[in-house]
Amino acid sequence: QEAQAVPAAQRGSWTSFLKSIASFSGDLSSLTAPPFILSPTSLTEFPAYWCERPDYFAAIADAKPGRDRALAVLRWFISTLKDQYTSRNEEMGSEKKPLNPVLGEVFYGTWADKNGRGVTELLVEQVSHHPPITAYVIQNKSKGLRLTGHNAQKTSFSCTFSFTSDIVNPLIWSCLAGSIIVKQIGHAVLTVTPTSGGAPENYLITLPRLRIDGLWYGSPYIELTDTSYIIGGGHVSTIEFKGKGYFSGKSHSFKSVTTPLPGQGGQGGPTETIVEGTWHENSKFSKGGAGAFHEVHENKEEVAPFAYADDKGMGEFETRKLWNLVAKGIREGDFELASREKSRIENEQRQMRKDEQAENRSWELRHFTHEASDPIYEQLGRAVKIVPPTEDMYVFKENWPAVFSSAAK
Ligand code: CLR
Repeated sequence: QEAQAVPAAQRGSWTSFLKSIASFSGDLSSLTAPPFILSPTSLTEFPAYWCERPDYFAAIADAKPGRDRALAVLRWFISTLKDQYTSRNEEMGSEKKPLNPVLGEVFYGTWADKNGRGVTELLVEQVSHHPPITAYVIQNKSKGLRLTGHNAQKTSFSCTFSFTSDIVNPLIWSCLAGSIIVKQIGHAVLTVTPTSGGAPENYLITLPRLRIDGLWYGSPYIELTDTSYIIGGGHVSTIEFKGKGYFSGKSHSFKSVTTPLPGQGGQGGPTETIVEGTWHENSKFSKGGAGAFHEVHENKEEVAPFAYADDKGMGEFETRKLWNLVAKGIREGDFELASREKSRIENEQRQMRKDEQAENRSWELRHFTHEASDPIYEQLGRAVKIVPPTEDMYVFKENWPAVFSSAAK
């Protein structure tokens, strides 16, 4: 039962790390993890996962309003999950602990115009450090598409396995083979504005729960659980996530049911559309349609970040500039460099907070304003009696920096 993926020299610190998460719940980002599990990427880069299939995103605008569009939104949503939740395993061998963004950290990037689908642009800002909260906007102006949202996480530890071989602290030891449960806090709203004029349409998207397994062996990976909703365009899609052995015996399974909202969008079509499959591979219709529904194709397109070296006025808070040496240290196995640089960044942050306090001012967000409740969430969420009934939101100030070509205009 050795943790094979853990380098021999780091086994002790991996076990202590597991003990600390087993006896802890809340904000995992604050825990110190052994070097082998560190990722050189900050969480501010994660919102880019929403659009690594820009063709599926653009297709939403081309779909007919009503059921067709609700299914196009669902298809795009499902097609983002592989990148969101399995790409670190593919690229780095397992899930890793991302860099914990500092307050005010930004990430700007773009997906080029291809096949006439228009430019898609991404703007991310870390709007809170403690707890970590990331806000973002993704926009394809020529298609009239905009996704805005924010996310935070609440983590807890679940004991799935029990053995009491350790006499000193059986409770803690018996939990080491457990899973981390990550409840995602926050939501996203997709707005489709018809380019021909007409009222914009909103889709509320809620986020699944994560279970991080494989901890004991030092090779964590994510399984999705629970339910996500997509509500809008007169329809509700209820997406249920299950692991191995529920729907199909396969991991990463899901089943989605799309129904028209009472009094809206009925239009003589099928009343219920059911789609089943695996979100990282493909799915097909099992009701209300026939054949393939989605397929995760090979040509994923990573966002092209605006290079900080080009001096585009992003300053010290551009994520890759800020974390440059920490990331270098992690990539090259120079953990002394990584931890020295990380401490430097953290100390600078602490000093900034102290100075603010001393001068009786607070940090001002660059691109967002915080609102206590989100009327779109409340209104659309009512259709599924959403819990909680309201959530806060970050409203984009519409201040696209000059580097953005189309969105700013
Ligand atoms: C962030 C929002 C993205 C989807 C996403 C994917 C992976 C999640 C990440 C979110 C939040 C932070 C996360 C990460 C996986 C592991 C990491 C939960 C939800 C935690 C903090 C690190 C755990 C440490 C072990 C891997 C050792 O849209």
